[in-house]
Amino acid sequence: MLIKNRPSWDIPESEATPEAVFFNRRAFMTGGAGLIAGAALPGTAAAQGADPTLDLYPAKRNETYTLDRPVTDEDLASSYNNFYEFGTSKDIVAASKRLVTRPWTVAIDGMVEKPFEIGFDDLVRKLPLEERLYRFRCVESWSMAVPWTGIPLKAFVDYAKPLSGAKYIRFETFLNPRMAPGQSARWYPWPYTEGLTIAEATNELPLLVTGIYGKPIPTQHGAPVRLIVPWKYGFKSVKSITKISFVAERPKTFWEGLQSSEYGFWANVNPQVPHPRWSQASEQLLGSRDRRPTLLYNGYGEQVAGLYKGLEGEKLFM
Ligand SMILES: Nc1nc2c(c(=O)[nH]1)N[C@H]1C(S)=C(S)[C@@H](COP(=O)(O)O)O[C@H]1N2
Ligand SMILES: [Mo]
Repeated sequence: MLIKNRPSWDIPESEATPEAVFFNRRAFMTGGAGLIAGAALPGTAAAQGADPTLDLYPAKRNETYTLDRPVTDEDLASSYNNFYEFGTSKDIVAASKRLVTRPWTVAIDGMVEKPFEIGFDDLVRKLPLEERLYRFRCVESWSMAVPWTGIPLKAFVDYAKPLSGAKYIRFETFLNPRMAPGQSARWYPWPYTEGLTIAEATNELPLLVTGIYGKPIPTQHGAPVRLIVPWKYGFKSVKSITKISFVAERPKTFWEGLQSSEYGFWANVNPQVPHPRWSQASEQLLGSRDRRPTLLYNGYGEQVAGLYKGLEGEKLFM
């Protein structure tokens, strides 16, 4: 692979590769290269026409959530992405344009009063949208700070009407290897899934994100709808969601399925609990020389520390 002008904050693959088994990644790079280089198909993002939700942006900002650092440059946040469905490098913008985001249906199932499906364009107009500035911390130890637009997840949970037996929510990304070449790599447990407890999901912070920087969210960030859970490592924030299930048992997540000794269910940010292969004490702000001390719960302890009372025996920080 050609590496052009690697910025100083970009960690060399051999050191980082934290989110995959290095051996498998090598195999993917070799085996998948042809697919990624394949010509754009009809029906790619460019051919999809104007976004039908443009009028909703920019949404009103909720000023409750403030930052202790500058907002990350938009060009940088939108060109340094993690989206394994489109490749294991951070450079997946072009490949992600194959993601066809309309029509887009989200299925709500499991322990709810009545399972249903809803088109994304209906969903986004049914529930309140707001903009929030959040810190975002990847487990690889880079971080950014961006304005997300989204539906508070709590409002969505109320709308879905879960039954009292539902204890967790499971989120699932689309599954379509023809559209997303990375999904042809069979050693990954596709589709990408993530989960939260109902108590976490109904906390004030999580958003079902539909926009970023005052615009509809582009493909590389997980169009048309992804999760953001700002006190947890970035891998919890699942992209391009097509199914949301209310369940009684803790769901097994994509990264747990891949490497459970390194990526757990809870994944709360904690500078004092190292990843098995590197320290989490500090983080590199994207696009800056600045390395900052990492904050417990990514600085959101006031809102979320109470969620973990009585769970001290659990592996809350991996
Ligand atoms: N479906 C899906 N969701 C995903 C990922 C992925 O590979 N596939 N990567 C995760 C990881 S590890 C991170 S750090 C964030 C990156 O989000 P961004 O590219 O919008 O910054 O998305 C998360 N959500
Ligand atoms: Mo990540």
